[in-house]
Amino acid sequence: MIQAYVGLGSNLNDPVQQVQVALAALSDLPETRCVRHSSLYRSAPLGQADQPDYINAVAMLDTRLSARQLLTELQAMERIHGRVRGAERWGPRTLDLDILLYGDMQLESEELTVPHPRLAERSFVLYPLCEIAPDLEIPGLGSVQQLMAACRARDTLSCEVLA
Ligand code: A4P
Ligand code: MG
Repeated sequence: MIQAYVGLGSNLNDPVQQVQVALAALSDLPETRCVRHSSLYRSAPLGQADQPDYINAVAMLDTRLSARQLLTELQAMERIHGRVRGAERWGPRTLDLDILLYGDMQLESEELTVPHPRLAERSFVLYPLCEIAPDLEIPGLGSVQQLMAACRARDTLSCEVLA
């Protein structure tokens, strides 16, 4: 059994509901249990500025799936849950599911990189991750507390927890 962390993000088509539905669906993945998940966080978009704010959350999973199997399952979930009726066929994705960590695995390939390569720079990942796993060590990067302090010191993006 491996402990894996998944980051969820949405900024289209009722993002709060997108994230809530996806959090519930994580427990339905084969050989996987959602142990706990964070609150929902709202943040300004990183990157392209002319898009709506994002809703993000992080889930802690116990899974017997391999990292690649988990990625395949998450991509299938993105396709199912990330599209609502009436959405453009090739329109923007409404749900992004990233594997943040897979046990203490360190892997860099085109298909899958863990820990997630941009994890350490993103308050919208570190805040919810720290909420559910404050003592977590990120392989090759240090403690989640240290990463969060460094991120907070330089971050200009606001990231607030939803009530
Ligand atoms: N891939 C490699 N490693 C991983 C991993 N650890 N987890 C590959 C998931 N996928 C991984 O992903 C592209 C490819 O990455 C996949 O085929 C997979 O094999 P994608 O989700 O299809 O493409 P993407 O969304 O364009 O890339 P990515 O990296 O998920 O986007 P980002 O960097 O997450 O950017 N601002 C706020 N405030 N909050 C957000 O959540 N998100 C983005 C999306 C931009 N700005 C944001 C947020
Ligand atoms: Mg992604």
